[in-house]
Amino acid sequence: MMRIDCITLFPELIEANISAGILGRAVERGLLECHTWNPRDFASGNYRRVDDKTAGGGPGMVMMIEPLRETLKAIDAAVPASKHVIYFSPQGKQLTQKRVRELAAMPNLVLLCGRYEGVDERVLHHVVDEEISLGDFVLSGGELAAAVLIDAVTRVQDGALNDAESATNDSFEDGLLDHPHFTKPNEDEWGSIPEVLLGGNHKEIARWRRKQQLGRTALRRPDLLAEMSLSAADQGLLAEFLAENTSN
Ligand code: 9WO
Repeated sequence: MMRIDCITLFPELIEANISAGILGRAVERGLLECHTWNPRDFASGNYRRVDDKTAGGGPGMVMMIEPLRETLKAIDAAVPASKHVIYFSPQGKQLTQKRVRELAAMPNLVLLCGRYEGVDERVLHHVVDEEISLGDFVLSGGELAAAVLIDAVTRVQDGALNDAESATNDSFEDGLLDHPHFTKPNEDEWGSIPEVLLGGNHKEIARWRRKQQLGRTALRRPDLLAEMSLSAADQGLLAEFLAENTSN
């Protein structure tokens, strides 16, 4: 059982995500408990301001310390256990499936979603344990990144996936990209299904899929392959793939 507390000015973005599909089912199964906290509810004054002008001038607003501190106090009161606090921004370290597994083993995560130009830097220094990026691009806020993390850590929880779903999840776990997938019709104006997949020889099918995984990883993500040490059998499959699929 994993508990996630998400600090966000747009709770509906997080809540919509956890109510459907595999995540919704994980909540029903008691594998995931997710709560949202809106700093607006902890802001003071008639206007309940959560942002202010960036110090030093220039365009854009920054999320203020005080409402975030009050929100964190409320979370501390609700969750006395120790919590790993994550902030999402392009300045963070890029997320990997390995890190997803490590985070998924933590019982209590707090996800801080920035808006505007982000949060006051002192919040990052005093409460944030880890800054995570999904890649080199900019969003309008941290919520969609948080939703991605919630999805990734939930689907690796024991019991989150049914048997049929688990098999497809295995591909990235061994460091390789997925192989191609097909479904009927066998013949279509856009092409036909590779014959080996229709023959019913499960050993041959597994061999073909492994070969595709190795070959696609070599062609599309050579950086991933460079980090691995391939068995002699895999090296043979890859050589076969490259001989069949490269023109020189
Ligand atoms: C907003 C802005 C407005 C005026 C001038 C400069 C500005 N920079 C930003 C900005 O980068 N805002 C970020 C929005 C602050 C942190 C939360 N936001 C965010 C997270 N955008 N993109 C991400 C993100 C998170 C994880 N992986 C990729 C992107």
